[in-house]
Amino acid sequence: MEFKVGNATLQLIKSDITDIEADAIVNAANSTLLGGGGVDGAVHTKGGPKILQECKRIRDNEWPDGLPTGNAVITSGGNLKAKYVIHTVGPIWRGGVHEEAKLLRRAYWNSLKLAAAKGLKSVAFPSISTGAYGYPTEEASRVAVAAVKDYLRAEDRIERVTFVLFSQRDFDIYAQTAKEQLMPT
Ligand code: AR6
Repeated sequence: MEFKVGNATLQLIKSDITDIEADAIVNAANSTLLGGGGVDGAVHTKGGPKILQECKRIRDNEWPDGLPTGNAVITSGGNLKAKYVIHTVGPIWRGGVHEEAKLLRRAYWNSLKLAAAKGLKSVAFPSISTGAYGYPTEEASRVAVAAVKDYLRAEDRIERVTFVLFSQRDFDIYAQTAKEQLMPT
């Protein structure tokens, strides 16, 4: 499923993000940057040890206390098809009254900003925060689609953004949200 946003394309697919060929895929990391389960586990397992080495270097040099929620950093793609991995930290859901939406938006925004600064044209996102971090998928999809839409309207260096949804249920939720936010009424 595809939508035009400014000059860019916003695409939704049901797939495994570690199989995606894009300039960058985004990892739903945690602030340690040292791996975990879900997307993070798959990225490091399939991407190989080079990504973890680069993450450790970033920790040592730039973020000794960990990457704050909403920030993003970039490493190579290791053995993945994607050239780069952008690691961002989404918020842990705590009922929705602890700035979760603002922090989730920031995670998408900063990932796209970093990709654009690197001259990358295509970026693929998983559904950040909706696994281990417990963010309800419907609410998260509204924040995610709005953040990407606003970013692509604000600047035109990124040509393609793909949401890679892991389950049919997640795909259907994101598709409904994208229709609501992006189709002319
Ligand atoms: N490709 C695409 N989507 C996936 C994949 C995959 N290979 N694997 C899982 N998902 P999560 P979070 C979906 O838990 O909620 C880690 O331990 C999954 O079904 O990966 O941001 C980190 O180290 C869900 O819809 O990320 C952190 O500690 C979505 O991706 C913590 O989890 C996000 O699930 C981050 O939690």
